[in-house]
Amino acid sequence: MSGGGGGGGLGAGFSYQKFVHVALEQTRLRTALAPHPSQEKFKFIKTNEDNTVLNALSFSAPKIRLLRSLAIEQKNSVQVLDFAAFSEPEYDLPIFCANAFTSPARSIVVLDLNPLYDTTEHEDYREKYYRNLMPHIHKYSELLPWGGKITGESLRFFSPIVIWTILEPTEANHQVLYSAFMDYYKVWLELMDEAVQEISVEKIDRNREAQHKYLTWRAEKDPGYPLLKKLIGECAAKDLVREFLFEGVDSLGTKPFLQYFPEYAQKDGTVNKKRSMIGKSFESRPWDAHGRFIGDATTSE
Ligand code: BLA
Repeated sequence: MSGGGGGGGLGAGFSYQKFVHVALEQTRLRTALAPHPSQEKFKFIKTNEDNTVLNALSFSAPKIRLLRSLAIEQKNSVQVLDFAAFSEPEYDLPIFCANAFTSPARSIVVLDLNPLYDTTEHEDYREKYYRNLMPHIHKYSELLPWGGKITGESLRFFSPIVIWTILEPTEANHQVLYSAFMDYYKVWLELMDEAVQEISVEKIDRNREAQHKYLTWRAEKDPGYPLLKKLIGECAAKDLVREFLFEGVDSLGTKPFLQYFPEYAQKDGTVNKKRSMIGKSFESRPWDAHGRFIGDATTSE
């Protein structure tokens, strides 16, 4: 656990700021970042607790509708990273998604190029983006192993190369996570560089709606919400979610949550507050080496 020589705990130097800093540096090597309008309102957001600092940054660039990062640092305690990049709807690029919640007990991590289209249903999309990326997941499967059963609904937003893991918060694990983060982010930047603008209006509309569906899901059901509410209060947390983290949820489309996810409808027409209707499943990685979905076939209850 805590180990000697500098300690494995959450002391100084254990921070996600470096991830953000280097990712932005890498981005600037390839494109010109401009501040996103949402930055102004959220850059100096304050918390209710004086040992806690929030750091919110957002940008746009040609091809990139929104690149935003939220880091939360609680002295010697919780460290959070939520870093994401969304392309303009003229591109069908995956959504870069890096989420890490680190407490003194463990780090809960999701790192992925979230598909714009469910890769089980849309084989063409899977072939286009993930076929060549499968080696990336094999590289990390030992050091960042599958984190065990997960909210069933999340799977459709994950790609076959998703890193879903729960780690001890040691310095060594932090380093591995840093490598994986940079690796995945550079892949995303590469895809962004190569992306060719779609000209068909139908396809652009379809991309926009797919991104809106993703934003609608996360704005409603993100597991980070209770902590944000505790840190900045309900009102500010709601604003942060809809106008910063998942900005676009109120402008890229008009469909409400229940139209995309009718299984959450209650008799009185409101959205069921439960995060999951299916519950947790998938004890082990539910994709094969080619990225094909195999579900729970390999596991026994
Ligand atoms: C837990 N966060 C989780 C879990 C997942 C994610 C899969 C495990 C619990 C579960 O199975 O649902 C993350 N889930 C995701 C992501 C997607 C998804 C990224 O569907 C994308 C589609 N986590 C954060 C932030 C905070 C945070 C910003 O990313 C806090 C501000 C906290 N995540 C957090 C906490 C838990 C958690 C506290 C454990 C408690 C819980 O399971 O609710």
